[in-house]
Amino acid sequence: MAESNEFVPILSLNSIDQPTLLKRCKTLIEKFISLYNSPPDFIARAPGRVNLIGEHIDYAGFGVLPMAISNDVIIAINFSNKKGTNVRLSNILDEKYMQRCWDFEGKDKIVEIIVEDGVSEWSNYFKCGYKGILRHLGIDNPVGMDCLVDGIVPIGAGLSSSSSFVCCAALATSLANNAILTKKQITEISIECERFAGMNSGGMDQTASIFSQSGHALYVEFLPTLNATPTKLPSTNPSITFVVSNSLVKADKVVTAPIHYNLRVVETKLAAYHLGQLLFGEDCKNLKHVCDLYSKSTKVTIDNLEKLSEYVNQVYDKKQVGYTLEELSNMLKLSSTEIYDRFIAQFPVRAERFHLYKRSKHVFEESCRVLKFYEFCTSDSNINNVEVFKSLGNLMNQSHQSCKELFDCSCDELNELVRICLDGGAFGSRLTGAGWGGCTVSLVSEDNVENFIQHVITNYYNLKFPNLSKSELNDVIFVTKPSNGAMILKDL
Ligand code: NG1
Ligand code: MG
Repeated sequence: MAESNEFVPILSLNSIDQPTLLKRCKTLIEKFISLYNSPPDFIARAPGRVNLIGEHIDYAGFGVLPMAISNDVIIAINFSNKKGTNVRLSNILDEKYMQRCWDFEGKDKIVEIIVEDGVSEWSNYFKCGYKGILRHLGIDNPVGMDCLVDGIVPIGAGLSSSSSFVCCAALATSLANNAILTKKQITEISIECERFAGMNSGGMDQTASIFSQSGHALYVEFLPTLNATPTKLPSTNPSITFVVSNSLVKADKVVTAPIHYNLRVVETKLAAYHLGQLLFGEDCKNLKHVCDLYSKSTKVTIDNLEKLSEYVNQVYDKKQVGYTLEELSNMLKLSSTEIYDRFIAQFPVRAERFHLYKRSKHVFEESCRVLKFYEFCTSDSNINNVEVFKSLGNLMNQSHQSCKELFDCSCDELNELVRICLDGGAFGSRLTGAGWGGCTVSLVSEDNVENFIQHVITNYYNLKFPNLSKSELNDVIFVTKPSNGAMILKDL
């Protein structure tokens, strides 16, 4: 279990033993100096993540199992040479991401939500972290900052490019303003403030970015309070390897949030409220998460989750095509306005019908799979290698199936890629992250990795994207090792 008073490590740049990161930092420093005519004071770094299992259940309050990847966001910052509160934010890809500048506009403006329906602006994620920290610390005279960003987490790929940027900005802003916050504080602030950008997101990505430890997956629980437990994967011979492959369908989740992500959050909350009413009567008014169904009665266990999943079958008609607001109003004994105000109004959402059966079924079954996966990692059962591969692989396959059939968050290309990955010898393969595009993660035996990657290149990339160069292919399909979480680099 992670200590709640742990801090993000502050390391000397030359002490890090990741040659690629070191090289990128040195280039970043050079570019910083030529852009701003003075050296940065420090570099903040936060990685992306791949989620092994537990999709779309973090915002329902259930545990998930991601791990940090080595792709990250690094931001070089200078504040010591600055006068006033002006922020200049540049990106090393300056043609694509143009420089943005702003002045601190006063304390009351900090809470302003950045969300603009249908627009995605690269600096918003930085502003989320920046504003989140200033708001949390009640700062009314922040330091000015010059910032230069280098991000190598693929965008819109389900590898958490957004959260790594938000976490990195939060970390940088807090340090520049002389506030050393714990990992838990930075994480909780980042979770809350990423929502300024328009998605009613859960907390998996930020927790993975801040808390991950090299060589470990991270078991993240949200209730009763945020808790991150570094978790070793079962040791097998040949060892378990995870391969990420990008479908190259880009999902702009902020833009589609009203009909995808935010809608799913609403649907799962509506189902929780409904099931809560049926199980506990009127006193479920304060139920905030699906997971709160448990705090009312019993613990989250595999057994109890299976019972709830059964109960969902009794309550809802499987063929139901979703409920209209009017139908929900009858079911929940709330007026349409009450439903709107309580569940829908907070974030942009557009829907004619709300699916309660499919979403709640997914949430209970997926949560159950996470517990089973975690049990495999933590118990020292003597089952043989092949059994471990098969069991974990099956859970991942079921997870994908459920994302596809019940949660409707897959797409044709992802389904095809998963099929090709399984044909190539993966024991399990599934979409990772929010879905609707982005990456798959596959469980592969180490001795089959090369063949596996070649199989996917031949059957997916060569057919669909024949012009990809060798180095581009290395960026779209790669082995990922559990990497370390966020850090601050000093003594540049
Ligand atoms: P990505 O893949 O980064 O869009 C999103 C949410 C997570 C989680 C997953 C689905 C954000 C910042 N992250 O991840 O909290 O709900 O989807 O499991 O929105
Ligand atoms: Mg994201």
